[in-house]
Amino acid sequence: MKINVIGMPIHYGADKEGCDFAPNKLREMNIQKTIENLGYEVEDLGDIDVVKVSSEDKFQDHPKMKYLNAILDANTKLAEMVHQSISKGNFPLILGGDHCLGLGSIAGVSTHIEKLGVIWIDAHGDLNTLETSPTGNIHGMPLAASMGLGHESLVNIYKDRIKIKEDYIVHIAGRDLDEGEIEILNQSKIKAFPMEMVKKVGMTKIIEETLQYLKSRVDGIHVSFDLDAIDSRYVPGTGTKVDNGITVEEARQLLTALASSGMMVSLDFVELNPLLDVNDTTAKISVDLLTDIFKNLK
Ligand code: 6HN
Ligand code: MN
Ligand code: MN
Ligand code: MN
Repeated sequence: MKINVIGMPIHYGADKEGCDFAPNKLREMNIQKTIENLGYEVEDLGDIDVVKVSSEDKFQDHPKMKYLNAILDANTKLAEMVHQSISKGNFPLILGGDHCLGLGSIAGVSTHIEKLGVIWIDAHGDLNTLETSPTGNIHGMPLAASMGLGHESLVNIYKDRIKIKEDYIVHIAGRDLDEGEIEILNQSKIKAFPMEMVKKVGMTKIIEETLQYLKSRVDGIHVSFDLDAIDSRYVPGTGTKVDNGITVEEARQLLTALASSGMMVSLDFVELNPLLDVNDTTAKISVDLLTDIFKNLK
């Protein structure tokens, strides 16, 4: 299997500078060589071209959604690149960038795999819509949009259709959801394993139930990993830190188990912010987790 690295240097969804530097940070830390040393052929497809918009103009396209057109444009390009990659039988590894990139990656993968499962690993729901969002930051909206909720420009990005079925979605490590997101989640068919449940039953059980649940339903799984799923004390280099999260070891256990399931077809690795990082702690954790994922990928 060939791995395609795709950089998405975008921070507009977070409205906070820094995660746009993450793809190159990971390249500087030799992510390609490291994966090649595991025996893979790796082709770096480079970065998606993200148009420049000054921060005074963030509301120029929409009064409540920041940087809307730039986000739509970048994610449409990402979707096309991801679709091409997966259509060739390759494994797209999308390096963020903020989590708005889930719009494009899921649009791309779901165009090729109709019954696509999505595992969203995140402290946040990313289930906001235009109406529920307290911030107008689009990185809080991609999961809702992918299942058909929210502004039609987000829902219909790349292909004019809903990208994933609610009951093909598993959400893990949630602990900081906005009021409107809780309502959306409760009314949805998403299978959620919030942080309190992870703490109660342990990661081994969560992994088992996740795979058991998706195995009979989907033909492939896209994993969308937000670094803030990990407890704030271990990951200084991410923009919306939340305490009481999973440990680095639990993240490793989860991600390697998903990789070895034989069902994982693509991966987002998002919200690394090198400007907030301390001595590259979070960047090193990122390279380390990615290495272990590809060591186990089947
Ligand atoms: N993320 N729920 C908050 C919002 O602005 O909608 C935070 C979103 C964070 C999104 O971390 O990918
Ligand atoms: Mn997120
Ligand atoms: Mn295709
Ligand atoms: Mn998050």
